[in-house]
Amino acid sequence: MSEDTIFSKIIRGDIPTAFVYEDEHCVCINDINPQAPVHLLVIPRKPIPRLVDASVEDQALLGHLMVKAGEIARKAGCGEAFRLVVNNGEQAGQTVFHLHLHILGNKHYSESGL
Ligand code: D5M
Repeated sequence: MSEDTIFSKIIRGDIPTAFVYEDEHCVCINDINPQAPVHLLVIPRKPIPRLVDASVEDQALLGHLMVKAGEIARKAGCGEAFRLVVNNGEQAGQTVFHLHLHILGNKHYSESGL
Protein backbone atom coordinates (compact mmCIF):
# COMPACT_ATOMS: atom_id res chain seq x y z
CA MET A 1 0.00 0.00 0.00
CA SER A 2 2.40 2.62 -1.27
CA GLU A 3 1.52 6.27 -0.77
CA ASP A 4 2.28 6.99 -4.41
CA THR A 5 -0.95 5.86 -5.98
CA ILE A 6 -2.47 7.11 -9.19
CA PHE A 7 -4.50 9.58 -7.10
CA SER A 8 -1.34 11.09 -5.59
CA LYS A 9 0.00 11.52 -9.13
CA ILE A 10 -3.26 13.20 -10.20
CA ILE A 11 -3.21 15.49 -7.15
CA ARG A 12 0.42 16.44 -7.82
CA GLY A 13 -0.37 17.15 -11.47
CA ASP A 14 1.88 14.36 -12.78
CA ILE A 15 -1.15 12.93 -14.59
CA PRO A 16 -3.11 15.86 -16.06
CA THR A 17 -6.72 15.46 -14.94
CA ALA A 18 -9.57 17.98 -14.84
CA PHE A 19 -10.68 18.79 -11.32
CA VAL A 20 -14.43 19.13 -10.95
CA TYR A 21 -13.69 20.76 -7.60
CA GLU A 22 -10.59 21.44 -5.54
CA ASP A 23 -9.64 23.13 -2.32
CA GLU A 24 -6.75 22.92 0.11
CA HIS A 25 -7.99 19.62 1.55
CA CYS A 26 -9.43 17.64 -1.36
CA VAL A 27 -9.99 17.33 -5.09
CA CYS A 28 -12.88 15.89 -7.05
CA ILE A 29 -12.55 14.16 -10.43
CA ASN A 30 -14.75 12.19 -12.78
CA ASP A 31 -14.32 8.44 -12.40
CA ILE A 32 -12.58 6.97 -15.44
CA ASN A 33 -14.94 3.96 -15.41
CA PRO A 34 -18.34 5.42 -14.52
CA GLN A 35 -20.86 3.12 -12.84
CA ALA A 36 -23.68 5.69 -12.84
CA PRO A 37 -24.71 8.71 -14.96
CA VAL A 38 -22.80 10.86 -12.47
CA HIS A 39 -19.73 9.14 -10.98
CA LEU A 40 -17.35 11.43 -9.17
CA LEU A 41 -14.51 10.75 -6.75
CA VAL A 42 -13.80 13.02 -3.79
CA ILE A 43 -10.19 12.48 -2.79
CA PRO A 44 -8.38 14.00 0.18
CA ARG A 45 -4.97 15.48 -0.65
CA LYS A 46 -3.64 13.58 2.36
CA PRO A 47 -2.81 10.04 1.20
CA ILE A 48 -4.72 7.98 3.76
CA PRO A 49 -4.67 4.46 2.24
CA ARG A 50 -8.00 3.16 3.57
CA LEU A 51 -10.79 4.48 5.75
CA VAL A 52 -9.59 2.23 8.60
CA ASP A 53 -6.21 3.98 8.43
CA ALA A 54 -7.81 7.31 9.30
CA SER A 55 -7.34 8.45 12.88
CA VAL A 56 -9.03 10.89 15.18
CA GLU A 57 -6.70 13.54 13.75
CA ASP A 58 -8.48 13.08 10.44
CA GLN A 59 -11.94 13.67 11.87
CA ALA A 60 -12.31 17.20 10.52
CA LEU A 61 -10.95 16.13 7.13
CA LEU A 62 -13.46 13.26 6.88
CA GLY A 63 -16.28 15.63 7.77
CA HIS A 64 -15.04 18.06 5.14
CA LEU A 65 -15.13 15.34 2.49
CA MET A 66 -18.73 14.48 3.36
CA VAL A 67 -19.90 18.08 3.30
CA LYS A 68 -18.11 18.73 0.00
CA ALA A 69 -19.56 15.52 -1.47
CA GLY A 70 -23.05 16.86 -0.81
CA GLU A 71 -22.25 20.26 -2.32
CA ILE A 72 -20.57 18.69 -5.35
CA ALA A 73 -23.49 16.29 -5.89
CA ARG A 74 -25.92 19.23 -5.83
CA LYS A 75 -23.81 21.15 -8.33
CA ALA A 76 -23.53 18.06 -10.55
CA GLY A 77 -27.33 17.86 -10.67
CA CYS A 78 -27.78 14.77 -8.54
CA GLY A 79 -28.36 16.32 -5.13
CA GLU A 80 -31.70 14.53 -4.81
CA ALA A 81 -30.46 11.05 -5.71
CA PHE A 82 -26.97 9.83 -5.09
CA ARG A 83 -25.07 7.21 -3.18
CA LEU A 84 -21.83 7.85 -1.37
CA VAL A 85 -19.58 4.78 -1.33
CA VAL A 86 -16.24 4.05 0.29
CA ASN A 87 -14.63 0.73 -0.56
CA ASN A 88 -12.31 -0.32 2.24
CA GLY A 89 -9.86 -3.10 1.42
CA GLU A 90 -9.29 -5.34 -1.54
CA GLN A 91 -12.08 -7.77 -0.71
CA ALA A 92 -14.52 -4.87 -0.61
CA GLY A 93 -13.44 -3.83 -4.09
CA GLN A 94 -10.89 -1.14 -3.27
CA THR A 95 -8.36 -0.89 -6.08
CA VAL A 96 -6.70 2.45 -5.37
CA PHE A 97 -5.23 2.63 -1.88
CA HIS A 98 -5.73 6.33 -1.37
CA LEU A 99 -9.01 7.00 0.42
CA HIS A 100 -11.78 8.32 -1.82
CA LEU A 101 -15.54 8.77 -1.76
CA HIS A 102 -17.53 7.65 -4.78
CA ILE A 103 -20.49 9.88 -5.60
CA LEU A 104 -22.88 7.76 -7.68
CA GLY A 105 -25.68 9.94 -8.95
CA ASN A 106 -28.83 9.86 -11.01
CA LYS A 107 -28.90 6.08 -11.21
CA HIS A 108 -32.21 4.46 -10.33
CA TYR A 109 -31.73 1.93 -7.56
CA SER A 110 -34.95 0.02 -6.94
CA GLU A 111 -33.82 -1.25 -3.56
CA SER A 112 -31.02 -0.67 -1.10
CA GLY A 113 -28.70 -3.17 -2.76
CA LEU A 114 -26.86 -3.59 0.51
O1 D5M B 1 -12.16 2.92 -6.84
C1 D5M B 1 -11.13 3.39 -7.64
C2 D5M B 1 -11.77 4.12 -8.75
O2 D5M B 1 -10.80 4.95 -9.36
C3 D5M B 1 -12.35 3.25 -9.87
O3 D5M B 1 -13.75 3.46 -9.95
C4 D5M B 1 -11.66 3.72 -11.13
C5 D5M B 1 -11.10 5.06 -10.72
N1 D5M B 1 -9.89 5.47 -11.40
C6 D5M B 1 -8.74 4.78 -11.52
N2 D5M B 1 -7.83 5.50 -12.20
C7 D5M B 1 -8.42 6.67 -12.51
C8 D5M B 1 -8.01 7.84 -13.20
N3 D5M B 1 -6.79 7.95 -13.74
N4 D5M B 1 -8.90 8.85 -13.33
C9 D5M B 1 -10.13 8.74 -12.82
N5 D5M B 1 -10.58 7.68 -12.14
C10 D5M B 1 -9.74 6.65 -12.00
P1 D5M B 1 -11.99 1.79 -5.75
O4 D5M B 1 -13.01 2.16 -4.69
O5 D5M B 1 -10.57 1.81 -5.26
O6 D5M B 1 -12.33 0.51 -6.47
